[in-house]
Amino acid sequence: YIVKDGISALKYATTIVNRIIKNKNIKVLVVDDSKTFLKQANDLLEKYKLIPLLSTNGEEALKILEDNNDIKIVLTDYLMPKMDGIELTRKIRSKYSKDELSVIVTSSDSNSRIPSKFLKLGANDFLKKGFSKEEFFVRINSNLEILELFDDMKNKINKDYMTGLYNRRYFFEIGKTIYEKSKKLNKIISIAIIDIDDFKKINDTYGHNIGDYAIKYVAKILNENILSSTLISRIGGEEFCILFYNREKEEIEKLLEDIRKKFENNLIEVEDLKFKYTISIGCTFEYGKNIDEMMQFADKGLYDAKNSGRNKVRY
Ligand code: GH3
Ligand code: MG
Ligand code: MG
Ligand code: MG
Repeated sequence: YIVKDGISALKYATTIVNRIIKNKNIKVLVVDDSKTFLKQANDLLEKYKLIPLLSTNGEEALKILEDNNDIKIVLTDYLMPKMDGIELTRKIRSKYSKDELSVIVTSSDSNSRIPSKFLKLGANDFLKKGFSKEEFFVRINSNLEILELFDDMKNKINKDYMTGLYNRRYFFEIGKTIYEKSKKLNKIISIAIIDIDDFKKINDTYGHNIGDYAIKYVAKILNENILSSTLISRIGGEEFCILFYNREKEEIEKLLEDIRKKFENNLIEVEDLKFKYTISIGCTFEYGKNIDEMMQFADKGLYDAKNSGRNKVRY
């Protein structure tokens, strides 16, 4: 790379190093009927520590996309036999949005209408073949940066700042999607609501910071004990909700009981303070009901748990 001064060189190197450190497993799918081009792209991507996946046609490319849910960029040729870049871009956009997967089109065709045609179809970028190594890298880099910005933004919108768990809005939004999927695929879903017992006392006795710590500690225990693919959310102050998908009743019962016991038995140590608190859980297995209905059933369970002395799991 030719840079004109030390500062540019440093900036450039920092960008590359940051990318390498931050994103170890970024996959880029290259689709081109020219083996020579595939080889060139492969070598360039490897140089930047990105993971190249290669395909010579659109149909195969779609299959690869289905099998790998962590591809960030598709770099596709325009003219290819069987399925050309236009059709591929169209098919990709019917399934993946612009903010989750970047499509960069490459072509040596000098028809000036081609780039706009692709951009209208939902391609993110266009790269005229014969590009320099630097242009290649800069384009890949800027597309990755935009995807990262989207990710950051989505995290800010969907997650609870204090615990890092999904927030209430996201829980109900995604909950609906999961419910629809469960109906379509004939899978069961269950909901559990978790509420800290006598939380006001914790705040009153030890102060708001320790109260916050107690909330964060619940998030930690839930994250540690529940599969990462399960939707866990902080739906209110000291109230959490779990949406189980396709999990057996017995398995969930055991899990919730284990989690309840963890609080009953754990002495929490923070700074010079040692304290203990318990949680109550309401859960429902009313299969076939929608999310709002299930929430009501789980809430009844929670109400029972509170009324029968707290530190209980009720259904
Ligand atoms: P119960 O066993 O019936 O659930 O009793 P509780 O004291 O936990 O009752 P309640 O659910 O009404 O108490 C919730 C309290 O949580 C009230 C509110 O001041 C406090 N709270 C809500 N959000 C936060 C927060 O982010 N941090 C802290 N420290 N307190 C919070
Ligand atoms: Mg071609
Ligand atoms: Mg409470
Ligand atoms: Mg509460």
